[in-house]
Amino acid sequence: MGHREEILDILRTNDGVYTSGEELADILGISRTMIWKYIVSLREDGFVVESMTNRGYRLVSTPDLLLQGEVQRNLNTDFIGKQMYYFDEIDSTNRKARELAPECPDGTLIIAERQSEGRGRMGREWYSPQGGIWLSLILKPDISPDHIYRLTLVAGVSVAETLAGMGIAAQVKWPNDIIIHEKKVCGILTEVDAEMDAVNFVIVGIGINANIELDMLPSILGVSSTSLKEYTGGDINRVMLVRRLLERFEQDYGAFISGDFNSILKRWREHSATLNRRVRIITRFKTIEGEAVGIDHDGALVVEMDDGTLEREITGTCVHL
Ligand code: BT5
Repeated sequence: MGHREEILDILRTNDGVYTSGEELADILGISRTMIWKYIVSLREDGFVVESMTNRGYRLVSTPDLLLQGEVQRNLNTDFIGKQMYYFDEIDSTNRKARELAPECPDGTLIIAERQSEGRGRMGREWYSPQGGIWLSLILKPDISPDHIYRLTLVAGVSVAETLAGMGIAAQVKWPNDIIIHEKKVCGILTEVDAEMDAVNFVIVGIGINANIELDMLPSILGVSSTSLKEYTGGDINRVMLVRRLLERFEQDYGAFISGDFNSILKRWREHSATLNRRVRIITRFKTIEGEAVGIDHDGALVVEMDDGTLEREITGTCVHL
C-alpha cells in the first residue's frame, strides 16, 4: 500500500473522526507537509477530506470512481483483480488487456471510467460513457481453444447472479447479453489468443450500463437498451458491484476450470431469457428461425426448426421473436 492509500485507510478506520496531521506523520514516518500533499491529491480525485486547525483531517465522503484502492479494499479473491490497471479514459479495455496480457498474471483486471473506442463483437461499436462499468479480465486457462465460447456463458452467469444479489432481476440472453425486461444492460466480449491446440490468454470484456442516463447513449439504442440506474431509479454503488462481480466470477471460473461446466450450464438455464422462445439466429453464413429448446455442453444453442429438425449454433446474433 502506498502512503496515499495508507492515509485513506487510517481516515476510513477513524470513520469521520478527526486524525491529527502529526499522528498521520508519525505512523507513516513522513513529514506533515507530505501528509498535506497527499490530502490535496485525494481531494483532486474527489475525496472530501475536511481539515481543521488543531484537530487534523477527517474523511467526509469518497467519490464514485472505480479507483484501485476502492475496488481492492476488502476484495475477497485469490487472484481475480489482485493486479489491476485503472484508467480515467482509454480507447478499449479489451485492447489494452491484449497488449498487457503477455506480461500480466492470470486474473489481471483492466478498468476504465470511459472508453473512446469500446468494442462489441465483429467490430461493432460499444458506447461507454462515464457512469458505466467497463472492464476486462486477462485469463490464462489451460483449456482447449474449442472451449472458449463457454467462458462467455460463465461470465454471463456471474453478472446475472451478481445483479440478482442486488435485487435486480436480470436474465442471460444467448450468447453474450444480459438483459432486464428484454433490454440490454450488459454485453460480454470474449477474445482469445491461441495456437492450434493451446490457449495463450483469453480476454473477457464486460460492459455494464450502470449509472447511465439513457440519453447518454445514441437514440437508436434507447429502445433496445437499459441501465441499472433506469431500472432502480437511482445510482448504484459501482465499486461494490465490481467487487462482488470479481468474487462471483472467481468462484464460477474456478468451477469451469476444474471441469464442472455442467453446474454453470444449469444456472445459465435458470437465468435464461432465450430458452423456450421463438428465435432468429443470424450467423455469418445463414439465418435460421425456430424454437430455442436447449443449450448443449459446448454452450451451443439448440434450435428446433419448424420441420422438427434440430440445429446447433455456437455463436451468432440472436433475436427474440
Ligand atoms: C457486445 O457486443 O455486447 C459486447 C460488448 C462488450 C463491451 C465491453 S466494455 C469493456 C470491454 N472493452 C471493450 O472494448 N469491450 C468490452 P455485441 O453483441 O456485438 O453488441 C454490440 C451492439 O450492442 C452494438 O452494435 C449496439 O447495437 C449495442 N450497444 C452498443 N453500446 C451499447 C450500450 N452501452 N448498451 C447497450 N447496447 C449497446
